[in-house]
Amino acid sequence: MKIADARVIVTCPGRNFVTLKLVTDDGVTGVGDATLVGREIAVASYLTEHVVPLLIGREADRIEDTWQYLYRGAYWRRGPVTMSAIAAVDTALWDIKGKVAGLPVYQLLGGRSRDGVTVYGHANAPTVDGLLAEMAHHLDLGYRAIRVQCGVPGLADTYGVTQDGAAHEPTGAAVPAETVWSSERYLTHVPSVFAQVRSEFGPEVKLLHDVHHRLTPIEAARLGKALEPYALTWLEDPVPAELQEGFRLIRQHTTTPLAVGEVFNTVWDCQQLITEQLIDYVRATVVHAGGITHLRRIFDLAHLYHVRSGSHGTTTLSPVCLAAALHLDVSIPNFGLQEYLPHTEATDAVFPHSYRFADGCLHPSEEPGLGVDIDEELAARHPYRPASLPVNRLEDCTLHNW
Ligand code: GCO
Ligand code: MG
Repeated sequence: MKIADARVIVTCPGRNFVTLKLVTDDGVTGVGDATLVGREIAVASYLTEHVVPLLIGREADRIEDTWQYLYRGAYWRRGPVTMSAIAAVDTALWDIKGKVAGLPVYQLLGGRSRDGVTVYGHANAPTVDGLLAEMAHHLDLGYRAIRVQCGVPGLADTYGVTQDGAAHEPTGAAVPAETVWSSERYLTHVPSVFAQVRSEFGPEVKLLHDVHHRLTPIEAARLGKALEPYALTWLEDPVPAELQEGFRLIRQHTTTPLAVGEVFNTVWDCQQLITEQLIDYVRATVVHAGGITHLRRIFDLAHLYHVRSGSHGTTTLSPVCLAAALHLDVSIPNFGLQEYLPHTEATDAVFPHSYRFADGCLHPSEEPGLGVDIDEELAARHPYRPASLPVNRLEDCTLHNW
């Protein structure tokens, strides 16, 4: 069974997605997500120019060998563009292997370790009153884990907060929008938000918060300490993670659990964080971390060090990525949580899938393979539109992290 065709499909049913579709010489198809938000065309052309010509004629059942061929063969290792391209090939090959075997991919990964995949949704609002209403709404929908983001007095807007409570995933203009940030204002406000949320909703609901890389280690330590009475499930990306040893300082000061890694591409980005037990959850996901093959390697290392999975799962990733993530989530021993924001109807129409949400959990497809596809005709009706993520400045105009 050889790979006979490989198509790179870029579509924008509201936001941009890049998908690789492989077809074998006996007509079996497989799909992989290659979406790198804000840099979509870089991955699309990496695939089209450098990868597709190498795939035609290769054995479709050699997943590991193909992974190593693309990783070592490029000479230039790692990085989000390379790893997203490799991920797309890897995911599509797992899809094909499942279809050929007549089994959902989670069965090929060892079968179920749990009944369903517990997910967390996003509650957000500019004011605390609005946030409490959003919390109640998410609990009504069945979520048992909720990420809490609230506006900060004195800041016009902030990461994770929309005016109408909609999930915050900016599609962005071609030229990045600019926002203004103050860590001082933020640090003063956030603990009082969690105090009100806990007193309103009690101890049972799992609460999470995303700092989105904006603090220094000592500021993050202070925030973690201040949030301890509210028993967060995790505090996410308190600082940028290039300096892995910087997490030692945060760890020395707080027992608030830490989740890091939606921007990680390989195990080397989190090796120290994991082996020194500096984090509690690793947020890497299928599309940006080299596909099912490499992400499973990251989770296996994490398992040895009591670190659990908490895969990134916003609508910036396509339903193909989410479908693949669910097969891993349901099978690994050290699953923690899966992020989940429902895609729009237009996106769901382009990517028909059979995973489903019930009682705060997502359930992977029982169909052979991943249980997700791309409607290429419909995809062609939504052409690519350039869009960037925002940038962020301090009040004195210094460029900061968004
Ligand atoms: C999250 C993330 C997202 C990213 C976005 C850009 O935890 O959900 O931080 O909001 O910013 O997906 O890729
Ligand atoms: Mg995040």
